[in-house]
Amino acid sequence: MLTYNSTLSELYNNPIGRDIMDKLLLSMGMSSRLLTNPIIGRRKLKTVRKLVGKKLGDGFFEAFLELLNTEQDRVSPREDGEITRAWWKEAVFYQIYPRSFCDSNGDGVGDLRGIISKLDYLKDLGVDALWLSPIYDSPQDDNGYDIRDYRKICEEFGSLEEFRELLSEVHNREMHLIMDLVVNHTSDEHEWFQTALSEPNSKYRKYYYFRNDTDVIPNNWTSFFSGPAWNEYEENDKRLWALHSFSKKQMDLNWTNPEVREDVIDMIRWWLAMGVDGFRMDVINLISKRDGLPDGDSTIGEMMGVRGIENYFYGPKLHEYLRQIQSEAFAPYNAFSVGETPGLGMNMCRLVTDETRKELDMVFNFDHLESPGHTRFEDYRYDTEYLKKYMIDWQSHYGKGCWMSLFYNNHDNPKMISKISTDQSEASAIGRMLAVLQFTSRGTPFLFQGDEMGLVNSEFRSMDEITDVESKGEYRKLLEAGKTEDEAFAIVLAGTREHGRVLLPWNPSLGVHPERLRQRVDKKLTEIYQDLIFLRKEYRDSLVYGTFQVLRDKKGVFTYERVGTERFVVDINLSNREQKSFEPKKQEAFELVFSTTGMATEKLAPYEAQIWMEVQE
Ligand code: ISL
Ligand code: CA
Repeated sequence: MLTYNSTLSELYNNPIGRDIMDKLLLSMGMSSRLLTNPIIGRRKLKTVRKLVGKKLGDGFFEAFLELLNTEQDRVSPREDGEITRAWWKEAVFYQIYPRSFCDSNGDGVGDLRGIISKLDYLKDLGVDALWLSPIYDSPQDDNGYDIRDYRKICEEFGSLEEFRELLSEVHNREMHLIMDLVVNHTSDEHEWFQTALSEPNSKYRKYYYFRNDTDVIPNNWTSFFSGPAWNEYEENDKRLWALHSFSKKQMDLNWTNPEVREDVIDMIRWWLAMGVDGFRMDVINLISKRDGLPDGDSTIGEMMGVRGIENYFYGPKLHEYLRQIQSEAFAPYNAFSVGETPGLGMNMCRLVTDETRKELDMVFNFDHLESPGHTRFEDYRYDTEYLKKYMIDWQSHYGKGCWMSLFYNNHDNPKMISKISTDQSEASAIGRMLAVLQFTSRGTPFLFQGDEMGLVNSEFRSMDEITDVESKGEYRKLLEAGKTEDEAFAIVLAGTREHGRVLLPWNPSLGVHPERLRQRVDKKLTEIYQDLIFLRKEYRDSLVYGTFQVLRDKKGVFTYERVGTERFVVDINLSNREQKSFEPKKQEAFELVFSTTGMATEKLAPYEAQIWMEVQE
C-alpha cells in the first residue's frame, strides 16, 4: 500500500507511478534521472505535497495514490532469450479510413469496392495487412466510431456480400485484414440503447451507465469532445442521465455487466468465424470505470484536457476484461489484437502487452505524437530531437517480451510532416526520413493511407470545411472561453482530425481541388516505401528481429545499428541543416544500400537518411 509516507522512489517503482512521474517531469523539461537520485528519491510524498500542494490541490495526490494502489502487478522488461516470432511482427500494416480512401461510384464517399480496386496497389507496395477503420452501420456522428449495428455494413460503404468479397480478395493475395472494434460505447441509435430508453425495465438498462436517482448531474466528468459527459433525458417527470465519454451520440457501455461482455465477445467471434484476422480495439483502456464513478480532480482534468479520466483510463478491472476477451474470443481463432490505448505510458503498455500476460498483442502508444509540454490543438513545430529520445527509449527498454507499433499518422491527427515543418520545400525530405526511421526500427510499422504519397496538412479556410465532431466541440469551447472566431479557427486548424480525413488524391489531374494537389508532395515516395519495405523483409532477421543500439545521439543526428544475421547502420539527419555523417561506417567495410537522396553524399543533406550494410566475406 502506497501512502503519503511512501518515498518518491517507492512511488517511482510502481509502474503507473513511473509512467505518470516520467510524463510530468518531461512536460516540465526535467529529466527523470532526478528520481533515481538517492537524496531526492528518499523524500516522502507528504513533503512534496507540502511543497506543491497549493498548486496541485489535495485531490490530485489522493487520485494519484488511489490509482497507483490499484496495480499490484509488475513486469520487468525481458532482456534475454529469443524474440517469439509472429506474422504480425513481420507484417507491414496499412490503415484504411474507408470514407476517404477510394470512392468507386463517384458519390464522394470512399467505399468497399474502392478498397477492392486498390488491393493490387497495396500488395505491390509491400503491405501485408490492412486495418479498416469502422465500416459498420452507423449514423456517422463520429464517422463510424458510433456503431448502430455491429453486424451490418454501413450502406454508404457497401454490403456484407461486398465485405466477404473484400476479405477473400485480401486472403487471395496472402494478406491479412483486421477490423476496428469499438466497444467502449455504441451509438445512441443502437438497439440496446433505444430499448434501454423505451423500456426502463428491460435488461438493456444495465448495458449502459444510467442514473435516475438525482436531479443534478451525476458527476463532474467532461467528454473528450467537450462539454459534460452526461446526456439528460426525461422519464416519468424525473431526470434520467446517461454517460458518454465521447460525443452525445456515443453512449458508454457498462462493462461491469457480464451480459455486455458476453454480447461483445459473441460479436467478435462472429467476425472472426467469418475469417477476419483480428481487431484494432478502439480506446480499449477506457472500458473499466471505477465503482461509483467518483468526481474527477480538476488539476488532472486540466492537464489531460478531460475531467474524470483518472477514474477510467486504466480502470481496476482492465486486465480482467482484456483476459476474458483474449481467452474467449481471440485465442480460439488465433486472432491478432492491437489496442488503442491513449494515455498509457511504457510501463502500463507493458502490463497489457507482455506476452506472458495474455491480454493484448500490441498497443498504440501516443507519447511521440506531440513534443512534451504541447498539445495537438496548438500551432507549434514538433521537435525531432524528442522523436529520437522517444525512439531510443522504446527501442532500448520496452523489452523482448513486448512488441511496439511504429506509426506517425492516423485518422485522429494532423500530418507528422507538417508538424515538423510547414515549409513545402522540406516536406519531401522529411517524409523520406520518417520512412527510413519507421522501417528500420524494431516493431510493426503501421502506415496510414496516404503516408506513401507524402501527404501534408490541408489548407482549410473556415469552419465550413470542418465536419469533425471533435473539432466543432473544440471550436465552441474556444469561443466560450473568449477567443475570437479567427483565433479559435487557427487553433482548430492546427489540431483538427480533418487533416487525416480528406479523400486520397489518387488521380490529382482529375478535377481535384488544387490545394489537394499540393498535399501530395513527393511522387517518388511511393517507390521509396517499396524499397524500404523490400529491405525490411529481405533482411527480416536484422531489421525486424535484430538488436538495436544507438551509435550517435548528438543534436541533429541519430545513428543506430540493427544487428541480426547482418549488421546495418542507419544514419539519420533530423535537422534542416547539413550534418556530418557517421564516420566509422566508412572505415569499416560497409556499403550504402539506401539513401533518401539517392546519392552517396559525403555529408548528410538536410533530413537525409542513409542505410549502410556491413559487407560479409
Ligand atoms: O486522447 C485523445 C486526445 O484528445 C484522442 O486523440 C483519443 O486518442 C481519441 O479520441 C480516441 O480515438 C478513438 O476513439 C474515438 C474516435 O473518435 C477516434 O476516431 C478513435 O480513433 C471515439 O471512438
Ligand atoms: Ca462511394
